[in-house]
Amino acid sequence: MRGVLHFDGDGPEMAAGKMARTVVLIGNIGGSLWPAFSQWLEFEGKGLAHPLDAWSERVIRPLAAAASGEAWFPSEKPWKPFQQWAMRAEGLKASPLGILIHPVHGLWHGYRGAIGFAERIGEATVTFDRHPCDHCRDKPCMTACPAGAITPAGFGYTACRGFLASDDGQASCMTGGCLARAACPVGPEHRYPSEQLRFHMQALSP
Ligand code: B12
Repeated sequence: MRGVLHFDGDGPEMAAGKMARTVVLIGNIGGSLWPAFSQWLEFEGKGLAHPLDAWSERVIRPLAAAASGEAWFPSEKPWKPFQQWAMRAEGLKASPLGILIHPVHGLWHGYRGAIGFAERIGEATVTFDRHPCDHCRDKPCMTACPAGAITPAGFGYTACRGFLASDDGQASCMTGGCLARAACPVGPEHRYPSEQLRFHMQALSP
């Protein structure tokens, strides 16, 4: 569980026309999901187009059903505002890369799902008020991308994708993970294991 947020009448819509009053965010920190997911991938998830989404559904849907909530997923359209929810629930802010930075886990975290409840339950989670990027003088993430895809305007998906398709891109980011993400000095101990880095880059590549 990554965080809990409450809504008063402005929550996301649930099936049967109800409005959620509580959303519980579920996600991974560092390589925490990799041992369970990679084992499942090897035996059950092979050949699936979006195995991490499939695994997340498989894990989270029964939890939601058991708790009488409704499960939502980050890749499900229309996209739910997972990053906005995370900003509220955890006090996170966006890094120059577009992904949210966590004061402890750095850029090494993600969201796998959320459970909506029609009732107000649980305590709203503790939030952070210190944003690491505000105190990062050199901002190495801004200069580490070999494709020049990170600019003050944000993340340039087209430049990133184009580079990933080239021989240089295959030999660098595609094999070892996004170099801009790796350049971030926050939470290096939470860095994803190599196989997980490769997996995420393959999911992003053309
Ligand atoms: C579409 C999408 C992309 C597109 C972005 C296209 C674009 N310019 O919008 C592409 C395919 C490029 C992409 C890439 C990546 N993404 Co993405 N993406 C999404 C997705 C599915 C929808 C975003 C959205 O529009 N939401 C709807 C609006 C209403 O929600 P929101 O909270 O208000 O949206 C915020 C984002 O849109 C954000 N935003 C705007 N532009 C961009 C660009 C990028 C690259 C990102 C990450 C966010 C971002 O600003 C909004 C306001 O806060 C979300 C999941 C989700 N449901 O949000 C993941 C998500 C934002 N992505 C995520 C990640 C991790 C990545 C990658 C790192 C994955 C990878 N394989 O390496 C890369 C980023 C590479 C990099 N170097 O930074 C994570 C972010 C987690 C975090 N720590 O913040 C999310 C939440 C998915 C998840 N399962 O956790 N992504």
